[in-house]
Amino acid sequence: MVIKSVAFHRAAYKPEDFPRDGRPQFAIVGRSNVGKSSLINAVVNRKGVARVSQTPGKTQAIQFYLINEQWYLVDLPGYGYAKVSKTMMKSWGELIRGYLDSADSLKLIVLLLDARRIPGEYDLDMHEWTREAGIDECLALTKTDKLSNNQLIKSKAAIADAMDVDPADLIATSAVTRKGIDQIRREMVARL
Ligand SMILES: Nc1nc2c(ncn2[C@@H]2O[C@H](COP(=O)(O)OP(=O)(O)OP(=O)(O)O)[C@@H](O)[C@H]2O)c(=O)[nH]1
Ligand SMILES: [Mg+2]
Repeated sequence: MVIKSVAFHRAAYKPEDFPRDGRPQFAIVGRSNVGKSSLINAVVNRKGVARVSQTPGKTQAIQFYLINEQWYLVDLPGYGYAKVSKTMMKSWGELIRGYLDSADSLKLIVLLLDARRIPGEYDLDMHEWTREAGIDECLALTKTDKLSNNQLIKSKAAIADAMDVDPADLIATSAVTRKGIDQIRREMVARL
């Protein structure tokens, strides 16, 4: 896939803001700081398209990026940041579920999981909501450059167990070494 253009389209705070032009959408989701924005930048091969490491927990908006004027990459707000209030988590849940239920051309959710940690409650919720909404999902481990091969094998087994999937279904990625980025792109292109 050649990335010819990348344009920030809009931030959405409510379902009326979601694009409904029929272009395919691919969403990236995961806990706060897991590496969503970094992965988006790696996938589109641009630095600084999606803002990396803004104050965690601050953005409660869904960010839409239009790629090649043809499809959207969607940066969903992160979850699980300790300082976020119950009220904010509730509005986060409503926004995400509103998106899952009403996005007309959502082709794939890429759920990011930190390769170094056991998935938490919200990761499991997200996985469950995606399944309930009948949307294709792929699970990607982030920051694998921080692990040795041996550690990666172990953490794949533990994470797969927690998510109740096969370890072979986990795509090991790194925004630093670009490992796994082509595979994520292929998952998207296959659904265009
Ligand atoms: N070593 C390493 N660091 C990474 C990788 N991906 C992201 N990071 C770092 O992790 C931190 C968070 O990355 P972001 O891409 O901003 O994460 P995010 O999920 O978008 O965070 P929020 O938008 O706050 O939820 C930054 O300091 C990144 O540089 C990776 O593959 N390897
Ligand atoms: Mg981000």
